Amino acid sequence: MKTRLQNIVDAILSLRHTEELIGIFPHLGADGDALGSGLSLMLALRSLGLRADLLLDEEPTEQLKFLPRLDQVTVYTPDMLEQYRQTIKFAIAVDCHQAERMGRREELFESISFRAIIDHHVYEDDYGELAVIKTSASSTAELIFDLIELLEQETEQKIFNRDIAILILAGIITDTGRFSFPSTTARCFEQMACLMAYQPDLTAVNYELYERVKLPQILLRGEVLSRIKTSPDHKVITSSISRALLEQTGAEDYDLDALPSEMRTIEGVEVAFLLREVGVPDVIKVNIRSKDCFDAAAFAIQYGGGGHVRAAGMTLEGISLAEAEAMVMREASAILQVCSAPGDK
Ligand SMILES: [Mn+2]
Repeated sequence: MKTRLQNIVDAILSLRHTEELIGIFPHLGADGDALGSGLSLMLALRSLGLRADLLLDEEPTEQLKFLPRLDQVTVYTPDMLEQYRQTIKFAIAVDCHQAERMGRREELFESISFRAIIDHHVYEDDYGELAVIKTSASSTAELIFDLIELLEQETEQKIFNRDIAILILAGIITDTGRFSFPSTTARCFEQMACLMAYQPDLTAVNYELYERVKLPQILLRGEVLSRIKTSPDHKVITSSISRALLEQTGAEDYDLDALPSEMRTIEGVEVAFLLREVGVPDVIKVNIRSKDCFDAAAFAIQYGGGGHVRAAGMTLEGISLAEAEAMVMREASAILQVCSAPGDK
């Protein structure tokens, strides 16, 4: 019996020697895997003489600007709907299996009847014989590697090259967290070994994906980390940043976003709070990150906020930065006292 990947290969090759267009649709807000997968697939198809376009909802993020051949992507706008509806013969969803994840391109994708899916996210429905959804795969890029390998076998043409190698390994590195997440598979290491033959600059890829930082971000981080306060048992940790200080560093509000998670990584810390002035007097935004013992969402809900058990947020009004910081320290410490009382674990 044919594999589903083989079905997709057959569908692709049925369009060879025609002028039909293949549309490639990664999910909204394409990350390293979605973009790396989509773009490597597009380059592979074009190298076989097929017509293929990669359609995105938005420009690639700053972090991904280093990827090769980004000038080849199409940022979709609704005025392209009619033109693409008429020209795309075959649509392939990559790193997603639902049209709702495609933003403005949803209508276009749904309007094309000949469709395939290549994805690794958890799914519920059966999407048919042209859907390869492998939840055990490290990344969609891992599946695109297998697809390209199969295309090479079928056509007896060389497809892999340095650009494709960089795009695929960027996808694998992103979705395995540099080979540290449980999603890391033996297969992706085998693929990495093959891709290294094209001499990708791994140091540069890692720098771009994980290390590149701007001076204001480092200055801001220094300010936040140097202002850390802890409860006597070190389980609650807080820091705060005034508007004036934020502006002094030259950083932007969103540069604070990763810092509460970093504060939480400290050994022994159960919950981390980062408080900031939003620029309106006595309005304080609070980000909460917690470990096993502390329900961040339940805490935030008490103050009109919300979120997830381990990551939540809230906005306090009519309170100064210092007062708010003292308040969350006091209240969270009280909750953890109860949580870790004798008799509990
Ligand atoms: Mn992915």
